[in-house]
Amino acid sequence: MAQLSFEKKYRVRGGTLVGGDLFDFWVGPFYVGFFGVTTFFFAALGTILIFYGASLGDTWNPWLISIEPPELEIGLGVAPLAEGGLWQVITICATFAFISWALREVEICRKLGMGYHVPVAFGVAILAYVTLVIIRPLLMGAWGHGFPYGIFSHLDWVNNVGYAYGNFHYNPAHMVAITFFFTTCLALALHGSLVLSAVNPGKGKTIGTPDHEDTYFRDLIGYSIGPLGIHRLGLLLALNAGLWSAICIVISGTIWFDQWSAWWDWYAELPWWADL
Ligand code: UQ2
Repeated sequence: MAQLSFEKKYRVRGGTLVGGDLFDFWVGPFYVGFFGVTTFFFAALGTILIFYGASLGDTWNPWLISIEPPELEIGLGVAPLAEGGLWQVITICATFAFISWALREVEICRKLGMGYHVPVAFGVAILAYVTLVIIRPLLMGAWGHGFPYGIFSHLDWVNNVGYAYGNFHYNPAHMVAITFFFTTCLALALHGSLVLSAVNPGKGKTIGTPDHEDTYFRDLIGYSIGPLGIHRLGLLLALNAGLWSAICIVISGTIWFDQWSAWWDWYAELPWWADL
């Protein structure tokens, strides 16, 4: 169905979680809904506060602007605005904006009678962010463990936290996360190239079908995961990349305090060669 007539047919009232018909309308191509209003509110407020925080700092160099979390001494308390309080309010705004966006996705799913895969997937990305700036700081007892909102400053944070545990690449959950990121790239490269090769056979030739795609991989490696299966695999890989990223940081400083390389001592301590 042509896009414009499809949208006319499906742009009907209903499916909202909150607010009934009150915000059940579109602005141009964008569905609004209650959560469109809250997304806009929190995103706008958070952005204004970032600019306000930048104005209190000593640079407008976009690379160097940074909104710092409170000092560790503040613990889990509320900081003065200029001393980490802005970071706290901006964190609340960001979290509420992301969750509002996910719930607006849910309302669109409900309107169209679709599954909730997109908001669930976005939820994993939200979880990774919330783990960094809320869950881990809570578990460690200070908002100062969150990362600063700045381009170079957050890179420095990653660097410093990484070396606080020796070399973060020895963190086994970090290894798993990286493996999922790489495998996600492999799967998307295979999928993108396979689909494009089937639908772009060259001028004047008829396009290939899913049967062409299946047969290509059966010829190559004796197995095709299938045109639906590749999307299930892709989603599984991508969600695990985010999930293991959250796991690798939340266990650092909460249940593991040592150098990550020392975690591997269990291997040298295996009983069958421990006292060789
Ligand atoms: C496939 C298929 C697709 C694909 C791809 C495959 C027709 C259009 C890429 C091949 C994928 C396989 C064999 C899985 C690879 C495993 C990992 C862990 C990367 O069979 O069906 O649909 O896009």
